[in-house]
Amino acid sequence: MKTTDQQGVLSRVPLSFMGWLTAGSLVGIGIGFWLLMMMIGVTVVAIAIIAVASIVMAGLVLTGVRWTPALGALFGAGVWIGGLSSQQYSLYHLTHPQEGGPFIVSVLIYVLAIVAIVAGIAATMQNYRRGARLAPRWTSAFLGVLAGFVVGATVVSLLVLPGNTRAAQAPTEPGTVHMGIASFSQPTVTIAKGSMLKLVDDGSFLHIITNGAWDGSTPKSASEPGAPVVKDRQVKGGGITIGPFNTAGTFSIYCTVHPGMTLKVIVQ
Ligand SMILES: [Cu+2]
Repeated sequence: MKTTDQQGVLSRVPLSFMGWLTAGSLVGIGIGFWLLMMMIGVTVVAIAIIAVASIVMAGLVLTGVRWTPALGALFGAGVWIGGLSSQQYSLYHLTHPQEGGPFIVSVLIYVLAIVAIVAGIAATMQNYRRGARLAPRWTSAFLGVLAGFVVGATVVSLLVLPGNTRAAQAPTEPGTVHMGIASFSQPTVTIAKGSMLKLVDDGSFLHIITNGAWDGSTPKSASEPGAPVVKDRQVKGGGITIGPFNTAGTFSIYCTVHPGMTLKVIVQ
């Protein structure tokens, strides 16, 4: 690549450290969103688009065109604004460290977005100035603080992961099952004959509950003999009550929106 002295719109410069940092954080954001989608197990078109756009942005920065790191900074700002203002999902992940993977990846995405913003602005300014475009003196402190934050968040998450003794001892009300973004918090629940089942939406995510079960990625509506009728019961925040379950046995209910979101209700 040739260094040009002209300040033309497409004039290019070799990548500075801050340029590499911008591109790297954008690639990280793209991979992060992709991982998040895989962990949730649902293809979300919006997330896929953001993931691809992030990689494309990184590619633009890598061209060395002087103003492209500014795009990276804008993209990073967009991740924050879009994520926290319009998407309750990020908020849910960020406030549920017990989720493990999705929580850690979400933290990483937002931290990388900060890196993209700061490095993108610094790289763009350096690209239009004369003189050496070295990493600013505060770079290592800046990255150190962010890395410390990610490590801290990861430790917190591992401490509260389900299966961890402390989390396992957390009391759960009988007859109540919680729902996260795309799953029940437990695969089975046991309730007493004649009682109701309460489903609580931990965020405000739309779930549509019906008799039946997911068979792999195929929804199968079916109602066992003696099952209470559960037909397209929508929940979005708050909770619903299902039942009463007046017959002993095992009954399946599932969420038609989220593949694999099935709950077995054992009535004794
Ligand atoms: Cu659901």
